[in-house]
Order: sequence, then C-alpha cells, then structure tokens
Amino acid sequence: MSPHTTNGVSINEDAENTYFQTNPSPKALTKHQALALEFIQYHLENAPDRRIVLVTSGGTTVPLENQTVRFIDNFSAGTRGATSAEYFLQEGYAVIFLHRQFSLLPYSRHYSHSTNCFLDFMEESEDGERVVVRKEYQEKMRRVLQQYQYAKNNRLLLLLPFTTVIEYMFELRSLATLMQPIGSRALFYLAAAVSDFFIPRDRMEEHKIQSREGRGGSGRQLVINLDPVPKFLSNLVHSWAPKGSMIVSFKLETDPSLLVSKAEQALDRYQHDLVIGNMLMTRKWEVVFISRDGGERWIRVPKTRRSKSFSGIEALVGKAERKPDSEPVDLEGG
Ligand code: 9Z3
Repeated sequence: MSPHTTNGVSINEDAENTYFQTNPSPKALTKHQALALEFIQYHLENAPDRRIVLVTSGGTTVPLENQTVRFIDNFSAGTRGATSAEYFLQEGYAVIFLHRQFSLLPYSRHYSHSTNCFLDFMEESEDGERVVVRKEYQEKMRRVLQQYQYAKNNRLLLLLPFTTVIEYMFELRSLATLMQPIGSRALFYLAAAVSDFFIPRDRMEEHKIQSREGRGGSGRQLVINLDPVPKFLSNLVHSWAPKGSMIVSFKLETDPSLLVSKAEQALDRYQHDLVIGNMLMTRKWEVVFISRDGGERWIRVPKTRRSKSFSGIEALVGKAERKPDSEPVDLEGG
C-alpha cells in the first residue's frame, strides 16, 4: 500500500507495515494486551463515564545486539510520566502506565533510590521489636500510601513495562487500538523519551559484538548504522487512537531557539491536540503549551517554589504560576 492522506497528513502505511512485519513483537505483548483489555472492560462496565489515560514514560533503548549486551539509551528517568500519572489519578482518571522497565513509578517514585534510599525513611522502634517509619516522614508517607492503596484497590492503575523502542511501538499501537471503545473519554499523554533512530532486526548482530573485529570502520572501530524510526504519531492520531480522543505529545529540545517552532511544526504535522515543549535543562521548571488555537502558553514554577524533590508535573498543574509573558527562568541563579 502507498501513503494516503487524512486531514492533509500523509500516513505512510508502507512504513508502518514494514516496521511491524520486519521487527519482532515483544514477548510480553499478548499478556499486556490481555491485561489492558481486562482493565478497559472493567472501567467501561463499572464506571462508563470514567476517563482513561495512556501515559507513556521513561526512555526507550536501542539494542545493538539481538542477545543484548549493549544498547543506546537516553536520560529520561520517568519523572514526568510517573508524577503526571499521580495527578491524573487524583483527577479521577484510570491510568494505563506504559513505562520503561525499572524507571520511576507513580507513588513509589517518592522513595526512589535515585533521590533517597528508602532505608533512610525507616528506623527500629524503641523496643527494638519492629521497623517503623521515622516520625518526620510519617505524614507524607501516610498520604502517599493512602493514594497508592486507593488506586490499587479500585484498579485504577495498570503498569505495563517496555524496554526497547521496538517494544514501545508495538505496545503503543496495540494499546491505542484496544482503547477504541473508550472513544472521546480516552486521553494519550506521550511523555516517554522515544528514540528517533534504531537498528532494524535484519541488520542487528545476533551475538555480543566483539572488540577485535572491526564493524564497518577501519581497524577496531565500531560504526553503527541506524535507521529512522517511522513517525508513528501520525498513525496514532489518524488510525490507532479512538476518534475524538485527546492526544498530547511532548517535544524535547536542547537549543532554546528551536523549541517553539519545533513544537508548532509537530502540532501542524500531526494535527493532534496539544504539544508540550520542554528543554532538557529546564524541564522541571518550565514548559510551553502549544495548542491548536494558535496559543503559546508558558508555565513556569517560580524560583522560590523549586526544590530538589520538586518533580515536574507541578510545572503543569497545581503549584505552577502562569506567567505567559515572563522571561525564561534563570536556573543558574535559582
Ligand atoms: C518529554 O519531553 C518529557 O517531558 C521528558 C521528561 C522525557 C523530557 P523525565 O522522564 O523527562 O522526567 O526525566 N518527552 C518527549 C520526548 C520525545 O521523545 N519527544 C519526541 C521529540 O521531541 C516527540 S514524541 O521529537
């Protein structure tokens, strides 16, 4: 099949077909599909008005070998996705959390090893009989625990892991398709940091690449030849996702002069609902919303409200201070 056009946007079905036919589907896909189907049906039957959001979170890997020893990764810890998922749950959504395996998760992220070791929150009781949460952490931990248990007991949170960019794409397509019956109550919130390049299966080494054999370069150099990952946002918007659903994507840049134009370009190209732009260095404090009404709206967290434990979504809701015309925040001084 050749590319066709929907709403003026070309959907390359050839690229889609080739990608899904020539790359292996993840081993866990069938199990994930069954879990997602059960989750979606449960909410459709028990709470037909409930909105369901697919939050994607964390970075995708690009393996260099089929029996993978080495892979290309990216910086994303999953802070945005995990934090946002908590806020969606607080707003009454059921959340399908498609995340990079071992990246941050809603609720447990507060006690992640990357910021705090969970053991530092505990101590032995005075009588030495029990292990208890230290007094100064009790209030916050009780709150987090209650929210976590509420989500768990009401089956509001489904955790589905991925590792590679190929797995991510298969999972995204499959979940979006399963979400069809949700219609306009479905939301897609694509915060995962998805690799733009990958090695197709037919060019991937089977075994660990040996350092003594040159690979495409001279001598012992390793030259890696990557293909572009097809632009699946177009397929998601125009084919996989339910009609009338809301689709929010993120645009990440490191050069401030590109952020707004690239975000506008993405919105224009894919015709979805919202692009949230963020810069690598300032992503925890400021984001820009680019929406179809032509708006460019900056949301910034004032310097006085930033803390080391501050984790991202507060930049989007709640604690954020909206200053559309303000100067970019100077993080160095903050
Ligand atoms: C984002 O821009 C996310 O906000 C971050 C969050 C990955 C920066 P952390 O996980 O970071 O809290 O550490 N996600 C989207 C990145 C992305 O891959 N966007 C593509 C692009 O920029 C479009 S889908 O081209």
